[in-house]
Amino acid sequence: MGEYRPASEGELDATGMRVAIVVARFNHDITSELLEGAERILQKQGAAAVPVLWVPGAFEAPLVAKRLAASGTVDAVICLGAVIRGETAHFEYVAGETAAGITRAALDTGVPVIFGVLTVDDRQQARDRLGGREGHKGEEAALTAIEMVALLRGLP
Ligand code: INI
Repeated sequence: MGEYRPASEGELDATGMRVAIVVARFNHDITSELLEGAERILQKQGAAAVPVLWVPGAFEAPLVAKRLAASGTVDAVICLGAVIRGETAHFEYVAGETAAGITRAALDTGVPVIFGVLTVDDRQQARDRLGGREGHKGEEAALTAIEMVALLRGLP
């Protein structure tokens, strides 16, 4: 499996950064742990208070993310969700459209919108990504948000 490699600590100063989180209630047991990980990192790195917006499922995340990103009130938006192949016949639609919508929200607004949505075959694979052998995808989403805000600030 791929390995996430964070930027160096000096590049991850989030002091004053305004990062919002959009999180799906679907598979709440999993998404609440993604949220805890993301909030833990943002707080540790010094981000401003983090607004958390709950949506019914991952599919609804892009619309809310885009509205936030376009509002001028946030530096980045993190989308968190869990789409599990074994539990739905329309996995491809939900996962694919969620990813496409998140990409579009970022490209349309110029604000980083981070894909912290697990797309996995089963619950065990999700658990492996919540601090198990595949790292913690909520924490990684927060680190990615911080890195992207800093990176974009340095670009013309
Ligand atoms: N939403 C998820 O976040 N994860 C899932 O695994 C999932 N499944 O299995 O279907 C899911 N479906 C709901 C979807 O996100 C929308 O809320 C729904 O289709 C209404 O638009």
